[in-house]
Order: sequence, then C-alpha cells, then structure tokens
Amino acid sequence: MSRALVPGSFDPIHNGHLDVISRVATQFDEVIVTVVVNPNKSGLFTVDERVEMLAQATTHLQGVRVATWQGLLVDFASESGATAIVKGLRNAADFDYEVQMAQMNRRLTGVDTVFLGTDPVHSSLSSSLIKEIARLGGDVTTMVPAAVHDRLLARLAELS
Ligand code: COD
Repeated sequence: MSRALVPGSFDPIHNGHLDVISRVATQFDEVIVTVVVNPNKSGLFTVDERVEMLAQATTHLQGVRVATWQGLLVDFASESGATAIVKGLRNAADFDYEVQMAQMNRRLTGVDTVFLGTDPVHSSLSSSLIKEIARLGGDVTTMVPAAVHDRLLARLAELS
C-alpha cells in the first residue's frame, strides 16, 4: 500500500491546499494530511479546529485522513509507514525553501519529497494572506471551502 504525508500548518485550509490533497489522493492509496504542531506559534485556529476543518473539507476524498504531529516530520513518516512527503509549490520562493528541506529530510531517513506544481488558479493563495484580506473586510469566498469561510468570519468577529 502506498502512503504519503501532506504536511502543513493549515491555519486554515484553503483551496490551494485542497487541490493538492485531491491530486495526491489519486496517486497514493492513503494520504495522511498532517497538521504539524509548532508549540512556539499560536494560530488563528487551534490545532483541533484545523483538524476538524480539514476532515470536513476532505470527507469526499477516498483514502484521505487527518493527523497531527509535533516533532520531526521524518519521524512521523517512519512511524506511519509513509514513503513520501508531498508539497505544493506556488513559485520559485517555495521551491528554494522546500528543496532544502526535502534534501535534509532525505538525508535524515531516506524519505523522498514529491512536489506538485500548484494549479495557477490557486497560486496566489496563502493562509496568512487570506486571513489578512478577511480581517480587512475583503471577500475570500472563492479562496476557501464554504464551511471554512463561515468559521473564519466568525473567529474574526469574536476577536474584533
Ligand atoms: N497551492 C499549492 N500548495 C500550497 C499553496 C497553494 N496556494 N499554499 C501552500 N501550499 C503548500 C505549501 O507547499 C506547504 O508546504 C503546504 O501547502 C502547507 O502550507 P501551510 O502554509 O499550511 O504550511 P506551512 O508552510 O506553514 O508548513 C510548513 C511545514 C509544517 C510543512 C514545514 O515546516 C514542515 O514540514 N515542518 C516539519 C518539522 C520538521 O521536520 N522540520 C525539519 C525540516 S528539515
């Protein structure tokens, strides 16, 4: 059985993430979307909320499950039996950052990273820009799943 990890902060999941996850799900028997917990960084959403939104947004995708991990991602790959880490690339800056991490991960345990070029429709999307636009009153309805949109506006309203 082929198994891949798709890691990220997912604070929150957006349509670029979802596109990558959907495409990976057609290539591997099992895909573990992994919310990587950074104890030094607090997000807009808690880890549990991010997991919930990811699970909801990927419920239609066969073989996709959601997990959390704190620590070296390669250790989770070994523990879960995943043979690949999959990353979406938006641009050259993503490539420069990701390729070094991919080389280091391969050096650590031999796990390979597979890159998927983003669909151009989604290449301007990032969770931080989406949060900023929504915070400033912009329309992000085409950028995130509908349920995430509702939760995003509700969370920002709570904080204002
Ligand atoms: N289209 C396609 N893909 C996208 C888009 C988009 N519009 N936006 C983001 N992505 C991809 C990115 O390639 C990213 O890898 C992934 O989706 C998740 O994005 P984010 O923004 O939720 O997550 P990041 O960038 O904050 O996550 C960074 C990781 C947590 C994945 C990374 O730091 C990591 O792998 N950490 C593990 C800890 C570890 O092992 N460190 C040692 C490394 S050598």
